[in-house]
Amino acid sequence: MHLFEHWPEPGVDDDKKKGFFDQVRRLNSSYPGGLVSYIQNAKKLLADSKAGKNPYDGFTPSVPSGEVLTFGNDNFVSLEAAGVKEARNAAFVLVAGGLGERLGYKGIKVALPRETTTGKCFLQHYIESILSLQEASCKMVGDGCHTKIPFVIMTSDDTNALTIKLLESNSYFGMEPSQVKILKQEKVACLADNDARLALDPNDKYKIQTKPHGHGDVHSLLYSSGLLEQWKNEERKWVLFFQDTNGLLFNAIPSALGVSATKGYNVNSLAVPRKAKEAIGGITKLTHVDGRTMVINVEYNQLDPLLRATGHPDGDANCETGYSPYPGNINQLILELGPYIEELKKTHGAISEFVNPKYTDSTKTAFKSSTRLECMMQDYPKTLPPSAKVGFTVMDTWLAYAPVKNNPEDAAKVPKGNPYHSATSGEMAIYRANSLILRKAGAQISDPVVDTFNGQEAEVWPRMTWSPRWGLTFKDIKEKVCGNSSITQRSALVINGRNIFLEGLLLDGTLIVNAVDEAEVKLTGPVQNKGWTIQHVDYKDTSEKEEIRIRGFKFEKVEQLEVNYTEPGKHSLSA
Ligand code: UGB
Repeated sequence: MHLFEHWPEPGVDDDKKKGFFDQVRRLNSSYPGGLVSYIQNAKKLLADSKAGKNPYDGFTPSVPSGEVLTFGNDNFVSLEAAGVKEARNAAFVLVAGGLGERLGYKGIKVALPRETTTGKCFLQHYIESILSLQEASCKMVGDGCHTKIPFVIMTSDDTNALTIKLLESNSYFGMEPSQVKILKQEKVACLADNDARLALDPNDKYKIQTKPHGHGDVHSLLYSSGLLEQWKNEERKWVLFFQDTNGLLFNAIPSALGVSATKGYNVNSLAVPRKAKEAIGGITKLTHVDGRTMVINVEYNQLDPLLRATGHPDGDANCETGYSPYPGNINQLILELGPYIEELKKTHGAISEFVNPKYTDSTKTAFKSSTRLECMMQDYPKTLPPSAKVGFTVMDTWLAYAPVKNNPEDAAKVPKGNPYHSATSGEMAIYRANSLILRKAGAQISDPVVDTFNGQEAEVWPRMTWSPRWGLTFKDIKEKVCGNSSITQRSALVINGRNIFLEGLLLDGTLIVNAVDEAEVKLTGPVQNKGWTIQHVDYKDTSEKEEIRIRGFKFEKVEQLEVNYTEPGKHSLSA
């Protein structure tokens, strides 16, 4: 009744009234069980919230055990090989429907440069990485393998048009358009009060107000799209989920997929050591008083109260290692397709939900503003039977995790020692990881210098980047770094090609190497020039582009050597 009480008599605003029912129809069809289920679920969750019921009532947390990988050792290298082999049986799913409110960037996050040495955006890097995996995986199993790894992007009304535009205006970054599927998530209805009455849009009385439902929507969308059955018919085995702005992620994918394949995990979550209070969930073993156990992400805002309520008076605190004992969830999930489909047949992809109303006062009778139900993709294992094989894989943060989530002002306020998760740290982490990887491969890389950008202290390593087809796995990289190459801290190196070898390169400046696949290029001898210097940029300086301002620096390209090998055959830089 409350939705219609302001409606004028028939004949007035009829188009708008029809629009209202179109929206109701959409809201009804995009939620498993329709609006009736939504309202029933909301009533229950709102009642629990009002009663102050803890969703973890009856559960005791403990530290779970999982796979802990060490970059570059024999185990890591053999897991990477196993993972690359499996990749041809995988499908990738990127959840990119979030607005990135914490970052405050106006565009879509996947269009942000992953690093500004090449300027390649996150989406380009992800696509190039998937294509490289596809090629390497097919090569491993020999002729006759022409698989195209499917790539799904979940968008929302906030990101859909811009994501499609980015893909189309860049020819899908080299991927066949038919490989890419866009699934748009719908927002859900807002709730005005504890009775779960739907809220009207304050700016349009013929509209129900809506808000995002969270990344958990990806499961029901995949289920209803029919893609899972299609993948099963193509004999695919794995579905890999990942988030919008982690520029290091593909350093971790091959070995993590190798873990899933060798351990036979139905669910494998990627994790990194977590600093207490860091805004990433903690992977936790929960044991219920009735004996049930599950290994699940406990979200960052819930871990502290859960620990305090179960005999840990310090709550979410670091242990003697300087880290939280609970591994940090980076929301990269690898699900085995067969059991995933079986589970979704039961649930239709509905994921356990939560509600987070902001009450006007302690009586909890009214909300400051409307609320809605939310869900998270990592809550998928909550409905699984105890027999499910749920595991996780921990890797070094420097190798696997550097998201871009926080705006400069908030990042600068992050407690000392905790990661900033900003555009500054996201880019610097790439240079650091690449430097450490090349060091491990045998090259001499100078130590970093410490500098401050937008109030955030950062280690500045040489600015080195390479295309995924150059260095997909550590073994690939090691094979291409031979002899005593050295790179000074002020240098920048861009490697763009497959068969480029560092053989006694002495770089002090900027070198950009582009080579066609059929060219075999040896980088030898000294290369010295004035290079690219780093200039500080203040995030408030509106004369700079937003992409630059949020990272707090830009490169002044004073001098560089750029070489292009367009002909097949052997080449040497010193020549
Ligand atoms: N996303 C959607 O696609 N749709 C939505 O409705 C909302 C988001 P945030 P969050 O790795 O650092 C997660 O907002 O949710 C996409 C984990 O829950 O960046 O605060 C969005 O586009 C947490 O456990 O993160 O925290 C983005 O790609 C921890 O792992 C992704 O979902 C944390 O990420 C994540 O959205 C982390």
